[in-house]
Amino acid sequence: APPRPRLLLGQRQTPAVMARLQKDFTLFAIPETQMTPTELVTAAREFAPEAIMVSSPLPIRAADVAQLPPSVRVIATVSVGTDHLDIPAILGRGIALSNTPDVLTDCNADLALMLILAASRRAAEYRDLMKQGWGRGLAMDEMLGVRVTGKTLGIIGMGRIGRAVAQRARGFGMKILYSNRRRLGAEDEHGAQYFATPEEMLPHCDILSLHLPASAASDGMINARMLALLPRGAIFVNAARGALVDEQALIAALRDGQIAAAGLDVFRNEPTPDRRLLDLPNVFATPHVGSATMETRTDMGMLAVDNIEAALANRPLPTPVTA
Ligand code: 8YV
Repeated sequence: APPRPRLLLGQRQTPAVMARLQKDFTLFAIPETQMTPTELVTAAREFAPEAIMVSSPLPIRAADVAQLPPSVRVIATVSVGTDHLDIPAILGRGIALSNTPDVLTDCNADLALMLILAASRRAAEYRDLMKQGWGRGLAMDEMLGVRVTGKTLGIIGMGRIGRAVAQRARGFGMKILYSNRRRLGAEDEHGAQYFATPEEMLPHCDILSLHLPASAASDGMINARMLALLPRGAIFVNAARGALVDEQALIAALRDGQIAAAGLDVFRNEPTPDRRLLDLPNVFATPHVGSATMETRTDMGMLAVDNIEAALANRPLPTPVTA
């Protein structure tokens, strides 16, 4: 039998993915959780793998790429987002690169709806109260949430995930607005109203949800000026990337009631987000788990391995990342 290709794993994967990897590849040490960038580069230099499998947010920057041994032919990220990778540096070294679009769309959209509902209906505060044993009857006007039915949801970034969020939100009776680099065709809009810029859309949004990638252009786009454009008491949801948000401005808006509540799955500083954000009673927070179901994480891992096998066999990649 030909020698099994050497694969360096940055994070442990689901059991089904691990079983496939252990059968078809020679693995370096299997990380308990997630390697640091330094550990990844050190392991790569020691082990000289043909393939590297990572997930966001484990970064591979230009300086890391420069240190990789020449054995590396493919890097597969188990994520749709690629902001943790220096794409020109990787491709510039002739290393093939893939991500995992599509397979996580539904679960990420489900999580966005969970955040919308949890923020609107004060899930964090109710959970805290129940953990304390509840204890006394609530007045009819006490701890009230916001009705989502009939409300207007604004989506920034109407790609695969944004469209899946719109589809679900329509089922909850919400009206959909969106801003995107380009307008969708009528068959994909399903009646959603297009705005050429977020600035024009924000004054009309009861709920705002972000579904665009992090990039130099989108960094901090949700700042004090943008939050002030929302109607007072709006709900804000982010299951995309923390870097899209100026968190100081968001904290201020949540404190003074400009934003009534936020549902946040992503943060600037993961895995140690700004405590002032987490401590706010009107923040419902989750630890970057948009794709975190057994089914989806297995689909993502399998797609990453499909890409690695294709690259090592000199076949076209199923889901390549290109420049
Ligand atoms: C993470 C994600 O990769 O796909 C993405 O871009 O952010 C997620 O799916 C996953 O949660 C591992 O951190």
